[in-house]
Amino acid sequence: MRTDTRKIWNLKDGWFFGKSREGCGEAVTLPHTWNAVDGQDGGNDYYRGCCWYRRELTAEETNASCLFLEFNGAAHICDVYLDGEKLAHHEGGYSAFRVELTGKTTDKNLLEVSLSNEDNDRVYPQKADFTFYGGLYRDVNLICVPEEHFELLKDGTPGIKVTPVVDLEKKTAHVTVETWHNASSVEITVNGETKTVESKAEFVIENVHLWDGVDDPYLYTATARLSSGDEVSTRFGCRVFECDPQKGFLLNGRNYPLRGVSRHQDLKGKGNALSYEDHAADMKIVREIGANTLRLAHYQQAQEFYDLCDENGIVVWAEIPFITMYMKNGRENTLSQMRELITQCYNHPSIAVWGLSNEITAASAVNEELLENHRALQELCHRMDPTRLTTMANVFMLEIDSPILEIPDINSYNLYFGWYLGELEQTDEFFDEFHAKYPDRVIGFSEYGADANPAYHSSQPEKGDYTEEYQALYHEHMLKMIEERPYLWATHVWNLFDFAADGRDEGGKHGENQKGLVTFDRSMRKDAFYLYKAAWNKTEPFAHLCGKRYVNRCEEETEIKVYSNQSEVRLYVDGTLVASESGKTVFRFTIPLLGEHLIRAEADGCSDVMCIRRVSEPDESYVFNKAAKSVTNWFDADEIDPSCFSINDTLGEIRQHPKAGAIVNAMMAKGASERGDVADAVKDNPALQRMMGRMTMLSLLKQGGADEESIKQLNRILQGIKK
Ligand code: ADA
Repeated sequence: MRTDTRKIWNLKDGWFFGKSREGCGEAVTLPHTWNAVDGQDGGNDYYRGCCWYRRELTAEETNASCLFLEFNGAAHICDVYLDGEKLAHHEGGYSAFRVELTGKTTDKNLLEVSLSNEDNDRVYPQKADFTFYGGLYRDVNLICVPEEHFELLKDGTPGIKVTPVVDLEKKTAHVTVETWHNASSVEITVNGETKTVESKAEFVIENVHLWDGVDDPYLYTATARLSSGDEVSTRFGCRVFECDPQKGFLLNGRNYPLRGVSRHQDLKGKGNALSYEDHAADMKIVREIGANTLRLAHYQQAQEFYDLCDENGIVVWAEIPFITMYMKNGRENTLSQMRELITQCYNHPSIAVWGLSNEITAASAVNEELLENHRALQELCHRMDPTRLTTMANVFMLEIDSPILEIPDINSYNLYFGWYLGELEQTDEFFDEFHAKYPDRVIGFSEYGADANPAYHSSQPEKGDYTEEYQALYHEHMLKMIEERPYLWATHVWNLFDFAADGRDEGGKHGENQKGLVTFDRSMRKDAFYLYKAAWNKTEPFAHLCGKRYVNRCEEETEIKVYSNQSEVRLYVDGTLVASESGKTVFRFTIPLLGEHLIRAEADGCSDVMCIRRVSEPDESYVFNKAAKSVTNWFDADEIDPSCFSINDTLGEIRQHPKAGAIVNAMMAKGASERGDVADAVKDNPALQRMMGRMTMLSLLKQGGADEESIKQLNRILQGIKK
């Protein structure tokens, strides 16, 4: 028997790329995506088709007993050919897979890989608010192993599976290590103890050092060795995750509210082809904001990133891209992506829950097929991993009595009240109602956010204006709402970073979702970033002056807002102490604005400065949609007779009056017939109808894009009707 050990070659260089097999002539290095530019510039016109990668394999690389090719991410449908012979087909752009080359190589071989991100009706995702980059965007490795080796093929398995079960009272962990290989025995080592077994060994760790979240994410290592020399090892962590409908999330028996952010795996200019340094830089920002959890949306992310979560004590929600729209032919793909996710990520101590789907009822009815697909996923998760819970991220318009909510172990909703639709307070009402109606169900807040372009500013920020100030106000409300509801098992801001959604064109940018607390290129932290940092980061004392980019202000008095994790903030204007305030997280001051001022905020051991100035005319460059903005000035409050109806009344109030109600109903029916199917979804959705009933006519009209004249006309008609 040969006793050479495992060799891994990272196939970074030597590749050629093209949009056809014959035209594969552009030299590229991995990781690579063909959508780094066109997937981020708007227009929803990025190249979605089939591309090819080609590379020669040399004898030096292939000279081994057994040889496997490893693709850590090949987006999205992949075929692998060696010297023209098709060796593998894989569907799913975010999971790893391997292909055996043993016995197929000679001195020189031609490796060809075709990849497609073309739309189809079976491989998720197909409809979602992010760019489906195509490419070999993670490492491709050649793995050489001796004849007796650990399993490499099945669902991209690491060949070793570790299940630690902790007894908090006894301070012990019972650790089961399972391995898959073609040898007769295996030597397994955990915590200095080695056992020789057929495939599975049990260990007890006394006085166990827990994996204890951000404070102490201690990791153990399990190693398995075959007599051939082949070896695999994995880190694992000993911890207890629990969810309680009243207490929320518990880590190792103590309350540990999960408060954090979501992350997409992409970056301006690079697409999804990230380096380890990019991942590590993202994790640094996660630590800086002080989050203790990440929702890694909406697909399996790079192993390096789950590793970083393990090392940094970040509790993770991991999910598959079963998103937006149910596809009849996609059932198998949801199951295979989930099987691969769990197989490949099982050992990461950071992962607490498996996410079955995201907003799947947004464009699909809750019917038996959809329910069955979720039941199949639920059953799969529990069969493969009885140690973790499952969840789903539901869209706001899903009724809270929907049967689909009974399938996962714990629930969660994405709510955008105060951004797309409705008012901020409706979030509070939503959770209060859910919690009162279902006191025995665990509920969380899986997405919330508001877009902001840091170029836009306002002293009267409002929904839809894309200002940095509205985003900050939005999150101030949400932070308070969350702090008042400790039963929320997890909350995740959507999103930590702006990300590519090539179909978007709004808020002064093309192809970006700007709900990030940090810009797409990571160069700028928006004010709202510091709100959460003030609330969550306990270790780095800081004070942040909001509105640094809002220099030109045309008001007599202006608000100066400071976010700080200290309990007292002092404000200096042009070197003079003008005020001092005690409090928590948000500190507000009002100062007269005379000319140009140097503002300085000081707290214990930290400070921040900025310059602002008084101008006579509003700075137009701070306004996104100048036409819509002027709507607030169309009506002076004293022009409206409050004893009659007006566009300032809610749709619900107006509808209660026979005449006024008939008018707005007729108007909305006309609008609905013009808008077609979207309007039908609204009409047939009681949750949406209820929510719209609480909105003012003005805000509904503005949201629907009504023009100035029709808004004024409706107001004139309503003003003619006594309440
Ligand atoms: C949805 C979806 C996200 C995100 C968000 C938004 O809730 O789950 O992918 O893009 O919408 O910003 O609108």
